[in-house]
Amino acid sequence: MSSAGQLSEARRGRVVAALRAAGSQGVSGEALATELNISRAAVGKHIAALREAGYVIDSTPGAGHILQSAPNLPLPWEIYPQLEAQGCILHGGFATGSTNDDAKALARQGAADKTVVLANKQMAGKGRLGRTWVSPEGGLYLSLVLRPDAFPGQVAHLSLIVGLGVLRAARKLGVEEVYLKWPNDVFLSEGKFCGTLLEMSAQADCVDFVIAGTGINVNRGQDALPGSAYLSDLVGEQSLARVAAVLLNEICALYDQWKVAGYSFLPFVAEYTEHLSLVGQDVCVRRMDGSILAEGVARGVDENGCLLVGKTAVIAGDVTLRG
Ligand code: BT5
Repeated sequence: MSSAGQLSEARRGRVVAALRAAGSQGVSGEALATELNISRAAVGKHIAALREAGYVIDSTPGAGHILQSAPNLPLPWEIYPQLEAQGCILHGGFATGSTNDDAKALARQGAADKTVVLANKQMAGKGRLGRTWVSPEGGLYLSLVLRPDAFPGQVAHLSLIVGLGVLRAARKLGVEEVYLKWPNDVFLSEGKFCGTLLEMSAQADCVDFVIAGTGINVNRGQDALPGSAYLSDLVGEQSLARVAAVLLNEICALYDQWKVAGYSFLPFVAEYTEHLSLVGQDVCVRRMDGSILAEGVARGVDENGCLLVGKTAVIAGDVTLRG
């Protein structure tokens, strides 16, 4: 997005903040124009765009604009004011096919590192290996365009780093029991609540871009997937914009740390292993074609992000309990 686009979204965020602050008293178009240093016509355009996005705003000549309700959507202008992470450029916030596909299209047009696409619903959400990610309303679907100066072999760390970011974010939002399932899932006690799909465009020895897409079950709605876990079951209904901001703050902090560490997973080994499910248990790791790659006791991860199973360091595969 252009810097003019970002400025406009920042202003839209300030219009929303002013409407919220005014409450049932309302705020006049003139006062908004003065506060934001924009024309009355520009205020009118922001109000129209907000209505289009699902905000209910009453406007009367006497009281001005009164915000009656706001939609629960991960909208850029709701997220920016809560973002501590530097350099994120946010897009979307509504329903889409797949945020990974949208992010890939932006990356191909040259989108910068930490460009983010958000959605509250996906019509064609993707899991790994052609599987489906069930993506009804109430979830948070988010994809980052990343341009690390890493070797292609180091990119797999990002699955683990995003998982760790989701774990930290869930804890910040009040969830106590969160587990990592190597390489790309995050579980609550009730079941899977997050999965991450990495897609990469690379040459033999250099990465062009990585799309790190993650789906989180936030608010349980009527189309919830049976057997999976939802944040709202443990900590109540959540604002998708707040969850997105907390998540981006955590993921970007870890991503920046990974860069500073020269793209080594070493700084994260202890924390990742601490929260890894199946440690100490007898597991079986299978290749994509179902054949067995390693069997034995899961011991943790190493500085390359590999899962240690018996004496084998496994770089990729599906892990299940043995027996
Ligand atoms: C994953 O695949 O877990 C990666 C999911 C990545 C989704 C994000 S959403 C934003 C971005 N845009 C996309 O289009 N995708 C990414 P995998 O390990 O293959 O797990 C898929 C399996 O998880 C399915 O076969 C189901 O068994 C299960 N599953 C599907 N939807 C789920 C959900 N909402 N909650 C819990 N489990 C689910």
